[in-house]
Amino acid sequence: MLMKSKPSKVALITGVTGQDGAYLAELLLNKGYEVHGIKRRSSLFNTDRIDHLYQDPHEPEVRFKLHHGDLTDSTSLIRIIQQVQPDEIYNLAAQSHVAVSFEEPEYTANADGMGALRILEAIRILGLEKKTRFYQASTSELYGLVQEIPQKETTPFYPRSPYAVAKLYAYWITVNYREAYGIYACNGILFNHESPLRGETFVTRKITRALARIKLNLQDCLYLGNLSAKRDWGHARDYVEMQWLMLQQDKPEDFVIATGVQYSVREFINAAAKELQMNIRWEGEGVDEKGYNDEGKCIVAVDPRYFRPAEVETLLGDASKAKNKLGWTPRTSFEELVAEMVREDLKSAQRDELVKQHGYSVFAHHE
Ligand code: NDP
Ligand code: GDR
Repeated sequence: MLMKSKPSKVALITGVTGQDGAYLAELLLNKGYEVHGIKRRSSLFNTDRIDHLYQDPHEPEVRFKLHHGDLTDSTSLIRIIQQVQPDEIYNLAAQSHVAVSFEEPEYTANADGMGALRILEAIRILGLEKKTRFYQASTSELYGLVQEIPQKETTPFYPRSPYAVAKLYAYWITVNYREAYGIYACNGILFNHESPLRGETFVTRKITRALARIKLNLQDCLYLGNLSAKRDWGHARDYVEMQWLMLQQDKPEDFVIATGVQYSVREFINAAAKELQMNIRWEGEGVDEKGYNDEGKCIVAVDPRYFRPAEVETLLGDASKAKNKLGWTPRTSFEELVAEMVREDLKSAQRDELVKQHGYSVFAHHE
């Protein structure tokens, strides 16, 4: 239920059309905020994840408003921030795909690194240093080639991709503007978090979507890269609550958010298959590793195309600081996360199956 009284606060979310943006916008609206989001111009609609939050701008008391802007365009950012006068800015926008950052390193640096600087400068230019609080979406990818297990706020960084190097700049410019100008600015160093809203080319969603389609004979095989990589996977819905809490403290600080448990990509596949009552028998090693179903059909195979020029093999977070100071405990277990993702992807595969049965083509994107 959206409140109709005077908004308690005004928030601006960059990346509102993304996974976290959608969950955070909903959370803040439910808290009575007026929420503004920045979306990019796109040739196709890109608001699927937030369409349920849409409010007709012709209605009185609209609490959710979208603005066209881009992290690579200072003028749009300054104009929007001037107009909105936000109490809180959540900088979630990014070219967030690690593998793609090797293909588009300059753009990734511009959006993910310089983008944070542009917002912080806009806060200064507009004289909002005392009013506007700033959240930077930092990442466990900063730890890259890990220097300590598990990783916490004091663990040294060793980024392993253009994405992570860009995020390193954003991390430090956030710390620097906090120290130099007294801006309430903090970094959430969030470990991987997933959901049914996760982009289809990240490994978890790629797995749940493909296995659901394989189950319904809409797809033959799932091709993946490094099956041995280990990640600390949580649920995005839980993590956005911590983004909000970080901006509600007496003083700005940086926090690791993680579950403290890690699984390999292979283990994620097994968990998703179990949810679908599918068995996977593994054979081979490295690039020759394959997963077979009960009928002996190969349904998972390694394609070196998905290997990264430099890989992050293992990540495991220690969120003790967030636990002590923010009261953080993950609400969703790994099994619940996998089950929810599988359930939603099975529903959309069933819709595609119906479409196919009625003689229409179903196109699957494989990436
Ligand atoms: P998504 O990829 O789902 O969403 C990214 C958002 O940024 C989308 O709304 C996208 O728009 C927008 N965007 C991309 N480039 C630009 C640009 N140049 N200008 C304006 N908007 C842009 O990411 P998540 O929601 O998963 O992650 C949110 C943030 O948290 C990102 O910064 C990510 O790097 C970081 N992060 C994510 C983690 C995770 O596990 N999910 C973990 C740690 C950090 P469009 O919809 O048009 O593509
Ligand atoms: P990550 O997430 O790189 O951790 O970044 P992703 O799901 O892309 O990869 C996780 C691990 O799985 C391995 N992998 C594959 N990955 C993809 N995408 N596709 C494959 O086919 C595949 N096969 C194996 C990867 O090599 C990797 O080791 C995510 C993003 O959300 C970042 O924005 C965020 O900062 C970090 O999580 C924390």
